[in-house]
Amino acid sequence: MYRTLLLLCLGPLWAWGQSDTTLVIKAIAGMQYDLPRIQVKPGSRVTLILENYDDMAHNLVVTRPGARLTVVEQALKVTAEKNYVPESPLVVASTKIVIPGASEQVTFRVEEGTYSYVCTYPGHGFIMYGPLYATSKPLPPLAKDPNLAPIVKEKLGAKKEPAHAFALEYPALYRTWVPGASPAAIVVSFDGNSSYCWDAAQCRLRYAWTGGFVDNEEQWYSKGDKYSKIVGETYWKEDSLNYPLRVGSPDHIPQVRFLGYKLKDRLPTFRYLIDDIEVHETLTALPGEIGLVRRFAVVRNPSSRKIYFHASGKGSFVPTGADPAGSGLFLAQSTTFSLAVRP
Ligand SMILES: [Cu+2]
Repeated sequence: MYRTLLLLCLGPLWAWGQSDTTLVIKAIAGMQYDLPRIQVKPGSRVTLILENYDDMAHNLVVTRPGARLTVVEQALKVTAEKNYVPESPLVVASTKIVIPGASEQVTFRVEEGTYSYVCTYPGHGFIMYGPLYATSKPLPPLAKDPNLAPIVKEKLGAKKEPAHAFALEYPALYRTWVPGASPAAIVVSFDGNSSYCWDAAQCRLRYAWTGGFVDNEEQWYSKGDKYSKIVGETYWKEDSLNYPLRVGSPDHIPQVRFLGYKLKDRLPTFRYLIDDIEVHETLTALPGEIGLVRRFAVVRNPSSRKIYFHASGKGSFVPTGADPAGSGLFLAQSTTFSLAVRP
């Protein structure tokens, strides 16, 4: 089937006949391309043929040097009809969305520089990418190339493993100092790739990221004045001015008190009070995509007060067990409700 597709694709290519370089790049399982990086001559005309061997749809967008993240962020606002490709001078070339089993090609010209190829399907762009070097100079050894996607670095076994006090088994949890949270931050990684920061002082989720966990090295060797580094890219951040849970009325922000957490299958459930109501919150990874689910269980609500969730902050929410109550608010319909958080 691929052979047929490929021949069909090559038809117009021969007629064109001007590409200096033609490369087949495959989208494969695990949100990745099979080529970790590409090198072409500066000033050359390049044809990339994207073949989708995965069971999800993908595209391939070539971005100007240094522009990958900007394009990925812009793409989050673009519809599927436009193939999740922003109209931007930062985009050099792009395929349509390629469904599983199909292929699509693009031809473009590059000048000297380090471009990127990236899938801008929502959420994929933070991990599914690679550098396209238009240079005649030798490239850094693959194992030391800083521009590779994290997933590729891991696969190569070349990832500079951040120092950990013990061999990490996932899910993993640390209490440490990280940027953008109080000193009572708790960081958790589901799998070493998808991670989040929950702040025990304020009883709230602060942010979530993908592409790694934390690097504690600097923090350990400092005098307590350095943060652990977030490894990867933040895809979701909470609006720090708006505490999300509301009690009794949509704008009553409750007093919070952290009661501790318990681990089940290595994953924490955070227990805390919002006014006099005891809430347990458990976060799990969204399977097969970037994002997480926040599950709330109201275990004690002595005066049976209404509980609202204010879904503010960067990202999108899909609630379960809660009904929209206007301007970003959801009203809990029972003692359990959940919200899926996506980029
Ligand atoms: Cu993709």
